[in-house]
Amino acid sequence: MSGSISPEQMRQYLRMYLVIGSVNCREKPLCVVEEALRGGATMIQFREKGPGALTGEAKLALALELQAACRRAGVPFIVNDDVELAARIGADGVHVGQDDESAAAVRKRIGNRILGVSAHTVKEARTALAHGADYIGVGPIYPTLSKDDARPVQGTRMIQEMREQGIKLPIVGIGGITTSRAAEVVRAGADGVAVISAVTQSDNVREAVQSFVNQMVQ
Ligand code: 3NM
Repeated sequence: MSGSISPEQMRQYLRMYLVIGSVNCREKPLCVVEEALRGGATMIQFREKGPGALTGEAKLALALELQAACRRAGVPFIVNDDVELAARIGADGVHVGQDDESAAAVRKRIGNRILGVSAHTVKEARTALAHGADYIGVGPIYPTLSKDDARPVQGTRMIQEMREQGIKLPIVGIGGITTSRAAEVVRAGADGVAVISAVTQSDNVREAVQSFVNQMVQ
């Protein structure tokens, strides 16, 4: 039911997963993405959401620009929520939340491309698997300022519980993850970390990403 990507490959892509939109950036998003790729980011998610987010042609243009940078680096480019946009530009995948279009419907629309689903409980994780998810995002692990409608903070407990309950899907932790907290998230059972502000708000994006990557080496 899942796409054609192997779980092993998926786990590698999840190691340092940068989530980014124009509202998260202190400088040009393209510069931030290019620096993050130089630092070793393993996957990029375009999440153009929140007050002041681009729409229409401007959103499309930015998506194309960031996608081109990812292609040059050989790193998958995932679109958050907007399946239409993902299909139009031929993105490598889509990430959907529980409140977005149903994962099963998205899987049908995107064929073998990567499908990520946010899951907050063991039940949601099992449903995501049944609907063809290639990975799940679990969060918020720590308090976050980057998502207005974030659920209550869960710590690393939910990731641990999912693993204890036999969830084998690749998992990425998200929400308030900093370099000093990344190792704890992986110890709990995550394959990697998804990060916005600890990278986009950093004075040195490349070094911030490198430092996450170094945390992932075990
Ligand atoms: N999703 P930061 S938390 C996009 O809990 C997103 O599903 C979350 O940003 C979830 O690294 C979050 O700045 C924001 O905390 C992550």
